[in-house]
Amino acid sequence: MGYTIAQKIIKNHLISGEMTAGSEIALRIDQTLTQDATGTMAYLQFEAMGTERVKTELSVAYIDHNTLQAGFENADDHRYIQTVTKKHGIRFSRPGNGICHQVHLERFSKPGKTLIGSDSHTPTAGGIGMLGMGAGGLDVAVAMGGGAYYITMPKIIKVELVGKLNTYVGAKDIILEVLRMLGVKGGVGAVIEYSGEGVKTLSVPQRATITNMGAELGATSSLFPSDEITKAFLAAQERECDYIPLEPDADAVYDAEYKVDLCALEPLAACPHSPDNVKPVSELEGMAIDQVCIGSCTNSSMLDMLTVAAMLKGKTVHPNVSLSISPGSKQVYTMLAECGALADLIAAGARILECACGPCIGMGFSPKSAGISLRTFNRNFEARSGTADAGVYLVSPETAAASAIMGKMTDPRTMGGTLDINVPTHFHINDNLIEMPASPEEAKSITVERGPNIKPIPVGKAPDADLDCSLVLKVGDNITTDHIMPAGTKILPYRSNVPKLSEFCFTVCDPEFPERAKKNGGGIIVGGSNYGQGSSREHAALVPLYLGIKAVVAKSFARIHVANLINFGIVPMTFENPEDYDKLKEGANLRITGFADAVAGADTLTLECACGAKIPLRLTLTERQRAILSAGGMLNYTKNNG
Ligand code: MIC
Ligand code: SF4
Repeated sequence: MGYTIAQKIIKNHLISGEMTAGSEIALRIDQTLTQDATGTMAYLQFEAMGTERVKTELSVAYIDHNTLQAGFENADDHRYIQTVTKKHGIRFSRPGNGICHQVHLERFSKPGKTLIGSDSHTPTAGGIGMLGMGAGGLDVAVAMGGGAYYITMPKIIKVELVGKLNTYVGAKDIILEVLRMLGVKGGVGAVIEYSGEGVKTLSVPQRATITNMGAELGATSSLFPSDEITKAFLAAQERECDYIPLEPDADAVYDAEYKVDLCALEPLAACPHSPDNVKPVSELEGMAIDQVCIGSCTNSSMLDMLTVAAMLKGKTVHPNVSLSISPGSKQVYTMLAECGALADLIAAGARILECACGPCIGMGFSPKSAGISLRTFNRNFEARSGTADAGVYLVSPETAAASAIMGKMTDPRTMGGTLDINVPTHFHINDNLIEMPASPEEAKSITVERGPNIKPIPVGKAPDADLDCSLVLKVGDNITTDHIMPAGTKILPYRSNVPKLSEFCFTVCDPEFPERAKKNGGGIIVGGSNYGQGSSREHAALVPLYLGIKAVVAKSFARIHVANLINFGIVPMTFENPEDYDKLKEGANLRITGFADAVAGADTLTLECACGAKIPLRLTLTERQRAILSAGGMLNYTKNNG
């Protein structure tokens, strides 16, 4: 039996475990990346492990998220990351150099290699045939120290692309169609592999738009083959030497297969508040809009920007619309300036932002009250834009530009004409904003600078022998890490200050939660299915830990979040019978007799509720995960195991 692309890369990086879907495997990691909103924690944890120099082939730290500096906090974190990376052998991408995934794709990603990043959109690198996976900062710290990365061996889902996109239909519409078909849980436990004739019609940045939003399917990763198009992209980046061909064997076997006919696709939009709530733009046409934001790691490549510039050239953004544009990288920004397209965008009235995440993470540009915002981004979760009652629609750059001109949701195909975009075959190469680390000798004299906002990381405790606590919060399905630990300009500066951050935990769902949790001395959280989807932010585990949360009971969990819970010693459990979810009421007193023993060795346990209900729960854990939880989290576990 032949191998798929993911299976080939996994086989070449397998340290231990069986390559059968569902079993735990340990992988060797070639490259890591961090960004600043998760990076401070990742490097604090790396320092705590005591490793002098990273052991990966390449590790890069990006500054792209917390770039609005309304106080000293973000700038302090940037300096901390700059000094700690210089000392320990990590490259530092300075603020202004661009969004981690876009820059990594351009300058560092390599087909056939493995990458983990403390950001859920690390699978963007799959556009070039690299196995990129989002992870918690602690897992990235372990990988930087030379440790393995543990995942569940994924199933492989094949998506065959046939035909060719029509004018005004973009790569974003392909992934929105896949989201419509599979839903936000459809990729959990799987790698999505794209194949078929349609693949040959897509450039690497278009492929990367698709693999980027595989995160929204809950997938472990998404992959395209590495072919002549990949080679041309690498040549345009003066990196042809990084090229290797990579394709699935003809007799590779897939767990599921889907087909998307590119010719039949029309412009699509993901409606509030979920990336899988997809409708054709033609059905939403005419809806009044207030804002359009173009950029993010999903759609900020040269192709995206040139498309938008061509559509806006000679036009004026509608008076009811505020249009922001953030190019993905300094490379894109520079080339836009050099070719004059930037002038077309400025002349049309676009508000040009720096090349960073910006509005995508609520770093400015929040819409007006109950505003409608069209964004080329990847997430439209409730309140993520910074305006609680705003409605965010995820669309292609083509739909965004057409709508910005018309002042209403507009199917770009109604704009008429053709789009003739010529992306240069050679990119502007200048890595002057990537700082190289110090040599091991020089590193000895480097002092790591720590601002006053950087507070110690909470450390977990071993589970209680018997657990007595209250059900401190009950939430529904598809709770995102943006619900658990919201972001935005006001909160993000505290990513390295867990006590302060705790004041905002779960406030999107329940403003009283932080106070109640503190008063109760913590407790248990109950959730529905796909609990913890979205971002890789380990703060969504660290902060509940700080508030005394001992366990989360849910119908099912998202991959990265469940790993983060385990890393910080919070026990994830699932309902044996999902309908038991309804029996549990917030505020109930709960008891689990023999909790610690169950965590150490049982597959099931019983949750006793003061109301009399006895609810069977499942512990789906590997031996390694049981040992981590029994130690009270990964930091204790690593210490205990020398
Ligand atoms: C996101 O898109 O939600 C983020 C912000 O990039 C996160 C990381 C974070 O919360 O810092 C992610 O995707 O992992
Ligand atoms: Fe940044 Fe948005 Fe991409 Fe997250 S999804 S890395 S916030 S641009």
